[in-house]
Amino acid sequence: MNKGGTMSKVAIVMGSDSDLSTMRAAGDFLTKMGIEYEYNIISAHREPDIFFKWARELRNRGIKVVIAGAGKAAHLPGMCAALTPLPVIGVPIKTSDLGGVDSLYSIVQMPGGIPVATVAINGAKNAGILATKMLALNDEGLFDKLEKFSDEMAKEVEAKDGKLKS
Ligand code: RP5
Repeated sequence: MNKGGTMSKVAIVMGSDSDLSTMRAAGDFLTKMGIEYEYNIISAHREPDIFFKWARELRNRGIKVVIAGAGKAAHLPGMCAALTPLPVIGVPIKTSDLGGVDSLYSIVQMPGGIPVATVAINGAKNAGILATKMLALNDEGLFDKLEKFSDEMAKEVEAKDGKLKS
């Protein structure tokens, strides 16, 4: 259940409140698409028991897709993928010491059998788009919305090109 009291289809989880400003781009896109979601701040390292319980319950709660963001030694997305059969999209968070390459490598280099669909460093918006595409497989209306979004994006680029020439 999310803040608005409706059932969430997407769980957006992150290891720290310091990730929230980056992860909001995922939620903002889901809002644009009319998809119910929730934010969760749960650390796989700092509160492993709570994290395990939360991840194990995802499917029974009706969640369909997980977006998991983490920085540094970013085990959260991979552990989500280990604990639930739901698809997990990983967002590597940019870090002050190693620029987020640490997060990227931690998330993308999953061993065979436990995939995490990893987007770019701080790529939370793309994670929201990817989650929408997954949900659209059972909801044609979402494909229509995604096509409208792509058309708008193309028009924006075209308008910028037009300005250069005028
Ligand atoms: C990870 O460690 C979090 O995902 C965050 O990106 C990073 C730093 O966390 P804080 O020290 O800011 O809480 O667990």
